[in-house]
Amino acid sequence: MKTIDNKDIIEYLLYAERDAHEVSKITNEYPEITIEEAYVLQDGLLQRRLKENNTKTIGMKLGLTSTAKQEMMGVKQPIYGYLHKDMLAYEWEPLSCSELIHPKIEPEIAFFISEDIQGENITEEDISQATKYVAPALEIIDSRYKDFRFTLVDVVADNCSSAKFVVGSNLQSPHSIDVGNIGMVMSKNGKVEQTGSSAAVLGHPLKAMAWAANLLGKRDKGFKKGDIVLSGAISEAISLEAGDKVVVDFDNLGTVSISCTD
Ligand code: OOG
Ligand code: MG
Repeated sequence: MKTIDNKDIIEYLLYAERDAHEVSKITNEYPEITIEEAYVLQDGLLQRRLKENNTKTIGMKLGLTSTAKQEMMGVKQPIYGYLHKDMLAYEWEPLSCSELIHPKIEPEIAFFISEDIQGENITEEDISQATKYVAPALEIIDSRYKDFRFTLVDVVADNCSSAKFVVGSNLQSPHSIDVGNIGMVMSKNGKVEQTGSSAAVLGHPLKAMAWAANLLGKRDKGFKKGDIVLSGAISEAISLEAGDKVVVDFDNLGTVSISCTD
């Protein structure tokens, strides 16, 4: 059995992202890594990435919170990772696809957290009370692994495939709309690619948020005031290539879009 070298794995994943090149999944070499160890690797990678990119943490993302995504990726468990400031992309500024490996895009709901949330008995109501706004969002994921294929351990260590995210400008109070059933239509280059409802996210995005808060609580972590949290893709992700424009239209939340150049 090969001794697990965290530093080596962290550098391996960090440079795969920086140089936009895909790598073999880490469980090929280290099949015995546990899920807890994968979160330790994720932490180490994030600390290293903050320094390397001179950036800061601005929120979190939940992943694999819908059956569509779990089935698509063959991983049947939700996960969480972190969002850094340099991952924020803007609707008005086309993304450079050549800086990414094999990007895919997914429709998300963003939560703007207005109070620290930490504990082990966090309810959906607690999350709702601590959310100032919800907003339409897109996440551009870009697994560093070859062919976008991985196990639960691999994807957690790779900060859950995080690459970029976009938040639309139509902010709504979670008390003014039914967050549990927001319809959405995702189109690419004018053609409808995916449709769905926020109910696909563990039945209700607030349920996914409470699940993550309670898991974070067990690890003495939580959501922080000012965080932006993505609650997980509502539908399958679709590929994103140079020249593409993707628009997601949400009921009561308006649209969010991104274009991709070379
Ligand atoms: C893992 C990340 C999944 C989501 O919203 O479900 C994710 C992946 O599919 O690469 O971000
Ligand atoms: Mg996502």
